[in-house]
Amino acid sequence: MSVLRLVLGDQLSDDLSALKDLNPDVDTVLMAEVSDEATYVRHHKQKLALVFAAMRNHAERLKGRGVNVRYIRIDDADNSGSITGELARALDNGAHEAVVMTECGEWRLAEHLAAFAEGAELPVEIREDRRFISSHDRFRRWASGKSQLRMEFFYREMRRATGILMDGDQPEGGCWNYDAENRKKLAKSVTPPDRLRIPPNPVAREAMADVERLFGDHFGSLDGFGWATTAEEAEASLKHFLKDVLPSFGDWQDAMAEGQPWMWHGLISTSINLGLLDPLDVCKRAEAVYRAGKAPLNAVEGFIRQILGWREFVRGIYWLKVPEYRARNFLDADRKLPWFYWSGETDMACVADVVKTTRDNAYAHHIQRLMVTGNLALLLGVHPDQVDDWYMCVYADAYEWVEMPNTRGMALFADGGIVGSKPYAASGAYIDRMSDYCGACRYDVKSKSGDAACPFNRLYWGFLERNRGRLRDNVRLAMPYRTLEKFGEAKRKALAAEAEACRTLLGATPID
Ligand code: FAD
Ligand code: DLZ
Ligand code: SF4
Repeated sequence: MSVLRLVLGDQLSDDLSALKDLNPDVDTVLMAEVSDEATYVRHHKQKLALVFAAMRNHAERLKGRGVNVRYIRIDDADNSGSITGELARALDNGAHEAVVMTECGEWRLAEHLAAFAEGAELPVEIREDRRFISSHDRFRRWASGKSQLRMEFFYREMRRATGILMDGDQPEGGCWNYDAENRKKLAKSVTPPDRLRIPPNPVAREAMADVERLFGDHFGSLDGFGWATTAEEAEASLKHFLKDVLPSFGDWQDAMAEGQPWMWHGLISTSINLGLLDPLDVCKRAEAVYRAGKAPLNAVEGFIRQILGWREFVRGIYWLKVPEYRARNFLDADRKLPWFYWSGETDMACVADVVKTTRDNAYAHHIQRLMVTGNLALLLGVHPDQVDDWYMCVYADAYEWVEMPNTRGMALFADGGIVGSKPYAASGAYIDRMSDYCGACRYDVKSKSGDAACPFNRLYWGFLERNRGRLRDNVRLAMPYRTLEKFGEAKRKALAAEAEACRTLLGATPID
């Protein structure tokens, strides 16, 4: 029986479930670059080049193994523009008797594929994506009956289930989480290590040229492209990280520094999300570095928790709550995203630096995403749709299943507390503590009101006041709300007016 096997752009793994029983003599693998996927959000140019290059390289890899690949390029004359259109075209000649695919990562496309399967005249099998450490089933079982879903407890279950960083049935070193050791501000005498960036291979260079030609008006620059587009390049990147960078990952995990985009981060989310690296393998190899005495426990535990804990947790939440999750707006945020999120033209030194690295590298590290651009959007009350759209557009690792719980949940608290127990709202003092941004900023991080004051300070209390009815009973916000109460009504009104003036000044005006 001849089977048509669909491989999507982020399904570039050798052990993909759709390819499990592939018969190279009769089966065909379909891979298609399509405008629907390239434009459902206006992805950063580096993301488009990354996905196309990685798809093209993977198709060659499969062909090299004797697999028959039907590869449709974005500019092929008869390209229908959609994955389902390409499935229909591939089936047109009646040569195949069944279709097999691996479930798709995003609800949007999964719905189209489910409709295609429903209407198809031949059997269509949609298999589970086994490239995650937890199955949907395991997550649902864990979540079932719980009034609150907390990453920390899910993470412990995953540690027990995989045996990673376990000492019998106890956590290695006696604690599950060493975060308290991972909040150091970068000392002036410490410089982040030189990082291995991958020079674009010929296939990547061609994809970059195609993207510039066809999507030249999308956000971002291609100049700094340095992402792995093959499994071998991803492996080189990972090896470099594990050896030269991981030992200090923990110490500076939350630190930020002007002009230092990479710090001690892994730079591997693009590769894991595409399927070029396997998340469980990455965790095991990080553990092996610790077991060999080459990295401390706080670094290795912190790194593993991001993958075994956060990555699996947000994926679980997404599929548990979608599609309803996509419309959540617990704080009734209703403002426009300020234009400087795109242009970078702002006097806020922290925001300008994060937008610059985002534009130049399609990357910003977690604390920059959460505590600078995310925190500002939260304090300004920007509508979650506009913030989600921005995060989907600007990062090379963006896929809705991971982007949305992080943005709508963790950064904006728009889910009302599913991903996190409280909003990560913070004044300028947090950014000042964790970075060197404030020294060179035109705003004064010590000042709380007036045009010269740090906007994060001007917005912070007004945010709490605006959301008093929704957040006052959150036990984790008891302290700031007690302080707010003590201020008295006149001061609260003044703080609300201060924040409102700042929202207008920064361009976070009501959506028309
Ligand atoms: P490291 O800091 O080295 O972490 C190692 C790995 O852990 C990452 O590669 C990633 O696979 C995983 N990881 C770390 N934090 C998270 C997290 N919170 N959720 C899921 N996985 C995590 N990550 C994406 O992959 N795609 C996104 O679209 C995305 N959008 C985000 C939006 C916001 C508002 C925030 C706050 C975070 C977002 N993240 C997203 C999570 C995180 O910021 C990135 O995974 C990380 O910055 C990638 O860089 P790295 O590989 O250097 O990560
Ligand atoms: C992200 C992306 C892009 C930009 N382009 C394509 C494409 O042309 N063809 C394809 O098969 N996949 C692409 N992808 C990845 C899909 O958007 C991704 O598979 C779904 O969003 C599910 O995560
Ligand atoms: Fe950012 Fe405020 Fe510091 Fe300026 S003063 S860098 S706006 S936190």
